[in-house]
Amino acid sequence: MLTYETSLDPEFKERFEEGAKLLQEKYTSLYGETKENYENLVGIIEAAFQGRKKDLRLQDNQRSRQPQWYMSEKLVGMSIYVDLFADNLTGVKDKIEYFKELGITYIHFMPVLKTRDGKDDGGFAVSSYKEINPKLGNMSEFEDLVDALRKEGIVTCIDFVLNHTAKEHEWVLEAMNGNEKYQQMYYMFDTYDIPREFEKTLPLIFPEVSQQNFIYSDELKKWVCSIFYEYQWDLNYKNPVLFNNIAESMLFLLNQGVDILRLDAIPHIWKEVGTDCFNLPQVHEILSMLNIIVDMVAPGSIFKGEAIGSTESIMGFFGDKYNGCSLMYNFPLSVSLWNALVTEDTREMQITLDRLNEYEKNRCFINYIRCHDDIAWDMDGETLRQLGIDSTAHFEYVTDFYLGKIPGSFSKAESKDFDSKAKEGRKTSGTVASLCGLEKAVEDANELQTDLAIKKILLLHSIILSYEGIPMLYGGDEIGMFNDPSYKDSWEKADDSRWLHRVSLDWARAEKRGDGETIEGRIFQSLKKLITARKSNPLFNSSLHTKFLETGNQSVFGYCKKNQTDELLVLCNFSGENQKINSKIMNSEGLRRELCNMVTGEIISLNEHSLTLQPYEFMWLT
Ligand code: OTU
Repeated sequence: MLTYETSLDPEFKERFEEGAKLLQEKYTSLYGETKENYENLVGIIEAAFQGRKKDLRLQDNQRSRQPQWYMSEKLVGMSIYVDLFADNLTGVKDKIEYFKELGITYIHFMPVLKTRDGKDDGGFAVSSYKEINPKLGNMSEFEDLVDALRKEGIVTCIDFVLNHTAKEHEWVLEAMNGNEKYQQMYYMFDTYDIPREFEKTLPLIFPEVSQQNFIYSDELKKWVCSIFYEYQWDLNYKNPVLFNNIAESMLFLLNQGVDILRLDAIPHIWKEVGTDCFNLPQVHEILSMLNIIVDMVAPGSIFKGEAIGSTESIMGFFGDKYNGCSLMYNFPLSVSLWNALVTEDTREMQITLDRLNEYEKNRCFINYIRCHDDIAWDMDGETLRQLGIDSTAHFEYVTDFYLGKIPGSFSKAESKDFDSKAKEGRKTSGTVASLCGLEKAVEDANELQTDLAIKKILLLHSIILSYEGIPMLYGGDEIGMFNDPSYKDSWEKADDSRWLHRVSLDWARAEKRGDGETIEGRIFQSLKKLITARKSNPLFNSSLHTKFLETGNQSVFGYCKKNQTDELLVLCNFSGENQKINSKIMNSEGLRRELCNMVTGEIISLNEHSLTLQPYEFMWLT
């Protein structure tokens, strides 16, 4: 029973009791009557509840009164790898001013927990949920950093890799010692019979390195499920003991002060023979229980889900109080942006995004241009088919374009191997600057191309900074960092081209960010201006939905947002030529006749017959 001094805080008591009731129902319906396990779980929750720090509880209470705190226009994110950004956690603490200078208020630290030695999938092969990777520091330094960021108004997100652990995790080690209780926390089989059935319908995720989803462990003399790399072993959520352990790990991390947990590979956590083991209904049951538990202990914290799949699967993850994720990666936007940049045609983007709009849900996207992963192309051929385009040929062209194989291509990139049995098809790796042509232009000392590349970089950022949701920059892109092929010299990384764009921040280049004459300064200062504009105008609040505008010009992407007092019209020219749009089109949207370009301060009159946008120009009109 509850022992927390509820007299101090009746709100907590109420929330706790409501949650506990619901949790028990769900737990029993998934796991059956299993009193001992349920009581253990309650014990875990109570202990975490007692252990939550006072300042975090205070914040929990504030946020409970304002549950959509994360929709604020003031939230602007950046993802970084701690070591690549500033060597270690204390290094990052010394760089807080850098985030503040740009206006970043949300930091997603790529995996910070302890991982296996050697290959660790960029930190996604976790060997302990309770220890920080010793190369980065320790838990008290992490807590200290999170506190310091909170004091500066910056929220923290970390990865919670809950589909699998490294095969060096202590749970596996126990399993290796013959402890059946631990063996049941993974998918382990004595014979190949069940794995064979699974393999019939389970797609491959990394076909270039692994052609199977089950591997044979000589130590265990068992077949083990491992859908990502062979050293990442899938956790078995059919076992309530595993669920309890995961809940405990989650609460431990939240009690370090983390605001947002990124649920890595969430659609994959439940497996059933005869299915593709992707986004099964039980995934949502597990997620719902995790939500309830968070609401009981740390109601100021939220989940960010990562589902690289169909529109339907992504949107299905948004939920209400006790369900789903508050934030979801807007993976279709990222792919469409890169597609539009090559084709100079924004129709695919509009149709794809419009499909997201059809879901009348409480939604908040994480909008990004690129992330630490590759750009995975042909996930949604549906829109292309609608446009009468053959998606296979199309993505072949687009990937070749980014590889620099097509005459006139501006980009430098690498691809990942392609396998037709794979769930994800063609993939492209590269930084924003290199994909946009800056690397090539600088190499060629071509000033005109340099200018155009910078414009492209800003154009893409202008969209993630104004489209509905939270923008997420990738650390280093704000100064135009180039691809770094040196990963090929490291045996741990050489077989994974994603390292091409997970680059070390070059602080010598960052030093130039204040000088508007330099490339770094041009990008950084322009982004800073856009971020400032976003944060000072409630039209950018994530609760306002985006409405698309038929601009009558394929190359010009347009959308607007309105609140009671004001309106925002965004126009983006994806072509390398001047583009005109007819003002009448905008008049038909009932927009004001005179609008101000927030970026340049210029007044734009819609009374003129047409409006011209320069190559890759964008306008934020209010
Ligand atoms: C995630 O990505 C991470 O973002 C990757 O960096 C990891 O390698 C991986 O999980 C394993 O931890 O396959 O190409 O539907 O497809 O979670 C990206 C979601 C991935 C998965 C996605 C996965």
